[in-house]
Amino acid sequence: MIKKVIGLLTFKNYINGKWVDSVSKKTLKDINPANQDIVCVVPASVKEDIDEAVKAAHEAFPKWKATPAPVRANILHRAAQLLEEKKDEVAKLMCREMGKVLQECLGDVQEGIDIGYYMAGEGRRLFGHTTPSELSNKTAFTMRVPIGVCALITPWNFPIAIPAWKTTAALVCGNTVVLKPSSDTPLCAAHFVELLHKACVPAGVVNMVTGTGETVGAELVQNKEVRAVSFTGSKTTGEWIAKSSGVKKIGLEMGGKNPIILMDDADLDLALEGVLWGAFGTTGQRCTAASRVIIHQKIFSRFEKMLVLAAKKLRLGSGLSSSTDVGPLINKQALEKSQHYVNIGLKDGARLLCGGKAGPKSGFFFQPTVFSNVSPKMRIAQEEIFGPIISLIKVKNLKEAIKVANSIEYGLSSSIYTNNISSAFKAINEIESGIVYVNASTIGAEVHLPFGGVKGTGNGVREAGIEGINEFSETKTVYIDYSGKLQRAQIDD
Ligand code: UN1
Repeated sequence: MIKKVIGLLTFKNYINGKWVDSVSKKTLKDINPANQDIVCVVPASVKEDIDEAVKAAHEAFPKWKATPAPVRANILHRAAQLLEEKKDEVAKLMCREMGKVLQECLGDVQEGIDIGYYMAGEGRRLFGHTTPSELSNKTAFTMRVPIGVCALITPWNFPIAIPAWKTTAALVCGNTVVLKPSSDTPLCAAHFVELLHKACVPAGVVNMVTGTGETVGAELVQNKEVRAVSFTGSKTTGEWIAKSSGVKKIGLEMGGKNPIILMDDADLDLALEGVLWGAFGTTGQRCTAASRVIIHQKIFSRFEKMLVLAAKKLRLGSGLSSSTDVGPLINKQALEKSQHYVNIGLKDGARLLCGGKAGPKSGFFFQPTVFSNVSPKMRIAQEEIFGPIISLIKVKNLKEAIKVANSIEYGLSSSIYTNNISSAFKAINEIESGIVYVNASTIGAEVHLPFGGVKGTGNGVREAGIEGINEFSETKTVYIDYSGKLQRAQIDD
């Protein structure tokens, strides 16, 4: 339960249906990135807490697995309703906890509500498939079965939506979970878990342990009773999980360097809005953020001017203020990272058109930054910055644009602005990314469609939509032979 103690919000770990102290008795501070106030204090958990949570999840698994999926789904439906009722309250808290502007926080909570209802609907589907057998009087079908205890390790940039994507899909499939939210946004996760508790999720089915990735995350990933790990976060951590998790089913979503291609026949006013939204929405802190604009040479200088003029007008400030366009970065390290990449860009010969500096000192603000004269191999065009920094790259034609778009290690989202149907389809076919937008920005995935990327972005797993079910279930293949005699596949007729 979330409580106020001497003016500070605080809560405990949630294990086996109860809010309990960490064995460590130590705490971590959760800081408001806009003014550096302490938002809440949370347990700095250790191995023993993880062991307890995994044990609870392991023990709750058989009963939850045996609960009919539509009954499991009813609980998710109820939780989504409760989240809907608390939408404003949770969004305001999110705004304090992670800084993005209120409208986006409301969108984040809405995404959590949407996936709750969507996955509740899946409780009445969870489709397998039926297919004829090659033998007479024999039938074959597949069914979805849960995996077991799932570790869900979630980031801070979508503090409700991403825990909700993972939790609802895992639960409807019949798994039990241990959620380890980012240490930057544990309060939103605690709210989400509290709503699941209120929706009567049975004890042990959902557990939440807060703490650092190095201790809590690492313990979870290596725990023998954990059968699946679903992780969204940095490439370094994802690669470590891939190496350290042993034989577990793992889902990794590790970022992007998402391009917007701008063709000479595009509607430039529309594209401008898309670039601003993709690059500076959520202060550039989305895996799907647009960080490269690949522009046809004929419109390059015109668009460059339009973008700089508009970017300079964006107002930095607290996400709670209605006059703010761009909130702060999540923490000091993020601020230093953006500054570091600006220095790298300048050193590598890119031209800084605007921004490039930290904003008001009260919080972790960074000015919306536009670099021009960027060549595709520069580090600012290759590496994920996760800040409000966009690189403009000039190209001669679509072929070169697609080549540049693909010349990175990531492949999450991408976009093309064009009014030429053939250019649009060429881009759809040839861009190496899990998501492609036409005449829309790189951000804004909807919950009933699969989300994920190719190449260095992930390991082929998709979240949300029908494919979110695949991440959290196994396929069981069933043969029923009612011939009453031995029938040998591949041998008998
Ligand atoms: C992320 O940045 O990890 O498509 C998730 C979008 C959001 C989800 C982003 N619906 O930008």
